[in-house]
Amino acid sequence: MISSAMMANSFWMKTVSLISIFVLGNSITTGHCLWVKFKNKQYMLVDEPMTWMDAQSLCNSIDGFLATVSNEEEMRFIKSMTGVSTNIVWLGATDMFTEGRWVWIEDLKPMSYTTWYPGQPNNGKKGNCLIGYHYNEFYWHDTGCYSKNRFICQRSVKRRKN
Ligand SMILES: [Ca+2]
Repeated sequence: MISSAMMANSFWMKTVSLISIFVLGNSITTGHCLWVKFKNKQYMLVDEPMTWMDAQSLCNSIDGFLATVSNEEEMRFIKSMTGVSTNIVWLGATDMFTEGRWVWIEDLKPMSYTTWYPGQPNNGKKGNCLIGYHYNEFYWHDTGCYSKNRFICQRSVKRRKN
């Protein structure tokens, strides 16, 4: 049974989490140099560990989404944005809708290019969100969506002037 104190606690946790997303989203939106252009896309490393869902909400609030990796070139570029303190980053793929069917959150299409570490994904229903490891050739692993990691947002350049 869930007590009212627990419900209130969860309500405040959620509220605080949404406020921090809003504040961080605002400070990111006002920073002009944070988006890095590559081809016809822009990427941003957010140096603030969050759950996968909160990370996706934040990317969404600034007109983007957690990054899609469509080919080796994009993988190498995103890897180059990461490093010592950002060894592990969330990427925008999940199999939370259908176990074992990994899709990019950008368009819910299945992955064509993949760079899974040998034996990955291996966490079944406990691992529904995608991480890349800088110090491991940016190989991919599945992990629990509620762990907190830094992440890469992506947005399209096409309709932007800045
Ligand atoms: Ca899974």
